[in-house]
Amino acid sequence: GNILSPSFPSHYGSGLNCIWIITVSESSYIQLKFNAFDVYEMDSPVCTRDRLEISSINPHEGTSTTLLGAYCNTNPPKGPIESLWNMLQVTFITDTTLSAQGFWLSYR
Ligand SMILES: [Ca+2]
Repeated sequence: GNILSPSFPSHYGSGLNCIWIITVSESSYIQLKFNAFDVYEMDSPVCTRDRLEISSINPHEGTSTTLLGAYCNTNPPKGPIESLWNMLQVTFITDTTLSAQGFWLSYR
């Protein structure tokens, strides 16, 4: 499947708090990769303005999540991301200032 930021390939909006949850069959894992990535963060290496978070959800422990990474600017994860269990959460948070094109990721 694919997940695109709102309005992609146009710029995303301000004040977003989007959550996508990917679930595959039990005992399967999810692999996720980025086809496009531009999330506005000026020069800060820490993603405090706009950021994309990827967390693995442990379905055996309620809502227990493990943050796999937080990404911004034009620096997506280097290689594909793999889930620890069969559920993955993608969270996209934006502030009220400038935006960019956003992201397009694929998972399987
Ligand atoms: Ca912003």
